[in-house]
Amino acid sequence: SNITPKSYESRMATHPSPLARRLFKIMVEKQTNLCVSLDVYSKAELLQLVDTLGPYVCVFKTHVDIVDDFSYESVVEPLVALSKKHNFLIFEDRKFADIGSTVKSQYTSGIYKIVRWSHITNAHALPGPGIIDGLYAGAKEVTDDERGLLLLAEMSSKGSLATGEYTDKTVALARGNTEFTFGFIAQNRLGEPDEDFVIMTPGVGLDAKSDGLGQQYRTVDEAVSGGSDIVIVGRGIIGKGRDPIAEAKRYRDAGWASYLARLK
Ligand code: 5FU
Repeated sequence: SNITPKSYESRMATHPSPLARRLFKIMVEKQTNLCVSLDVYSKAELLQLVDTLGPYVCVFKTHVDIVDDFSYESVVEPLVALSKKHNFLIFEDRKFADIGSTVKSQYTSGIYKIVRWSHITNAHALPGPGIIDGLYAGAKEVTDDERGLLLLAEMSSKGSLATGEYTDKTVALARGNTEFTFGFIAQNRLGEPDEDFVIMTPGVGLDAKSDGLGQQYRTVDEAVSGGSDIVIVGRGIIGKGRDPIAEAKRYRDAGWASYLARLK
């Protein structure tokens, strides 16, 4: 396969996306390629997990639309403050999937106003290039801060339709704007050897193999040795009965060890 041997440090200097350069800098400084996925219903639990696990992650991934007691002031504002305290990026896993004009509104408006606070978001390639143009226009209009987009090139779930030609065409779409579209949600390294797409990989777990609803888990080492740059872990760290700090350390250590092994 097509695995980049380059270090995060060297990619930090050369990546076409300012947001990706900022992300690599955090990864190098904190020595972590772990993203924790915070799929919780209460804002108190969300913010408490962010404050305790902050030291171990480069990114927290959110689904803010599942928080029952969400308000902008009581969730987003403290989350942004914690991102400065612990030096991590925020990734709202919104999975946009509409025409450019609509996703621009969904990105900038409503109660979530995602573009204002989420450094990273993602989109399906299904609608074609207008989805990237719409999100990019929204980012430019609202903020001077760096923003980045990941396209969903592959999914972790059983029977996913995002394979083969769909995946290849998604990679081709990303090439249209690599300053903004800095990488993929994917299970494997994608792109040519001379390209640098950041690969963020969900469906990672060291204990379970599946969740009964189509999720499929691979180990940290399977993901990173296959070209993943950042592993995304949810229930493996914050699931029922787990010790989140102990698990975060375990996944961070495993992710960094696999990354160092890949460099050799
Ligand atoms: F794009 C994807 C994908 O292909 N698989 C996923 O699991 C996104 N996800 C998200 O990662 C999903 O929405 C959850 O938020 C998270 C995985 O959580 P888990 O608890 O580690 O299974």
